[in-house]
Amino acid sequence: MARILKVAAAQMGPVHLADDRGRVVQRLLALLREAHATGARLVVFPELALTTFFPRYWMEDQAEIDTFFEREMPNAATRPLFDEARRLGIGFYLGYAELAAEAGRTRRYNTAILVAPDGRIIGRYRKIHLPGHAEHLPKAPFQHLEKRYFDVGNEGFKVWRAMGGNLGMCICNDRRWPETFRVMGLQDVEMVLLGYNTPTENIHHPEPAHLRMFHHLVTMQANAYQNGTWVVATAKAGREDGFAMIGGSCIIAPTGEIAAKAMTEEDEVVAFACDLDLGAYIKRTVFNFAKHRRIEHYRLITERTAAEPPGAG
Ligand code: CDV
Repeated sequence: MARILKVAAAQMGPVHLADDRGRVVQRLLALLREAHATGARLVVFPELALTTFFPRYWMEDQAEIDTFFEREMPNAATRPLFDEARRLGIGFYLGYAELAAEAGRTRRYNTAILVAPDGRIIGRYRKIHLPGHAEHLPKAPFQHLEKRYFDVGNEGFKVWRAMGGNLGMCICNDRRWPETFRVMGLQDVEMVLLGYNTPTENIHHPEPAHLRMFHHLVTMQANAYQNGTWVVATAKAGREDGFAMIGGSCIIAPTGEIAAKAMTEEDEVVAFACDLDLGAYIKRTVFNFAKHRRIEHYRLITERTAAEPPGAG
């Protein structure tokens, strides 16, 4: 029998600094219900879904920074989302800023959780590839301070057996790195869930705007195919207090084809009934890892971080 998992990417339009958690959760609830009405059993919400994309702002007061973080999950603000998902029997991925106490120290992660249809948190991913910078760039049009506000995730790229398939998670910038997908591919991932906030403007280098969407799609389409996996990618999009972010939430098939894609930069649900067995022929043939991978030639990938040119002569 075909293993069909109908999944929805629940794109959000802008969340402004003035929008409180209660208001955001009301929008998440509306998206959740809309996704459920399409027959979806799993919904993917964006990265840092509960707040504006605060790494664009330079802040020095730790108490102010911590207002963007959640100390527990669920909490009073997000409990209605968990309750409604359980009532509807629908699972979800949710990105948020996590404040954690670990070995007597406070840690801050850019986190996503996987919540089962019965309301249990069954998976957690803490973002590993943190883009941007840690120092203030006063001349830049806005900041990208993930390296200042977050610790590097310490739980690796995992895959969970859930909802009848092998589900993996990553967050935003992770999607640009083949290592993210290959580590999950080596755990036989069948669907990668990810949320993102991608500013339309590249503050580090002037780029034509269309390249932002092109690079977003080309990396995920290639990685989907090279690992024979579905990818469900959900944006927080539009202009947050005037700062533009791309839309383009989409569901990508293991063939690398785009199965469904958002049309707007607003709150929008796109859904697709994914055959979790579609990637099997790719894993059996061209990307049969057991047969074709040559790990004896891949050592540099884990031994060297930065590129070094070959020695002269
Ligand atoms: N939130 C992100 O990780 N955004 C990055 C931007 C900085 C390029 C991204 O890869 O989309």
